[in-house]
Amino acid sequence: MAILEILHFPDPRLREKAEPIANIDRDLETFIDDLFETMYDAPGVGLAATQVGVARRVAVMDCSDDKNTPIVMINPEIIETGELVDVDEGCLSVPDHYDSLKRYEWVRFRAQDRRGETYEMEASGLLAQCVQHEIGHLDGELYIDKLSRLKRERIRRKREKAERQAAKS
Ligand code: GNR
Ligand code: NI
Repeated sequence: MAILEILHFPDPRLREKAEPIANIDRDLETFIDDLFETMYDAPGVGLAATQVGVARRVAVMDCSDDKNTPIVMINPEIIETGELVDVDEGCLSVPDHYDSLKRYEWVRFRAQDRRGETYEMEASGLLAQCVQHEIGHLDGELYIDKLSRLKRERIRRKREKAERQAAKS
């Protein structure tokens, strides 16, 4: 097991569109374990492969209070949605920023689990938000893309300044 480095906006690798996963092998299983370890360590409620520089369609989530409900999504797709609602959101790749945006309040999605079995699940609340957020990462999108350009540029400048400070020390 290993804790992987999480990329920060505006790293261009966060903009790559991830490739579908054709076969599930031991290397992928190890990678999934590393994603979970990195997500729990952060801590976060979800983590997509894109965030650690791997452009493949896999993400992990655990939105439970006791952090005992791990969910693996390989090649996830949303197949049905509810209404759009206002929610607050953050991202491990955009540290120290939270903002309000619109997400579907529930979604039905299809994905493969770590054994390659296809499943369908209905999610609401934070889990629904997380499914939409992680699939966004796999498509090279970030939640801040849904904010105004002015806000996004302000976040970019703040991040670039923070990265410069970190490089100095
Ligand atoms: O830890 C996270 N919290 C969160 C809160 C609201 C909506 C989505 C998320 S996902 C985020 C972890 C992350 O960046 N996953 O990609
Ligand atoms: Ni994120």
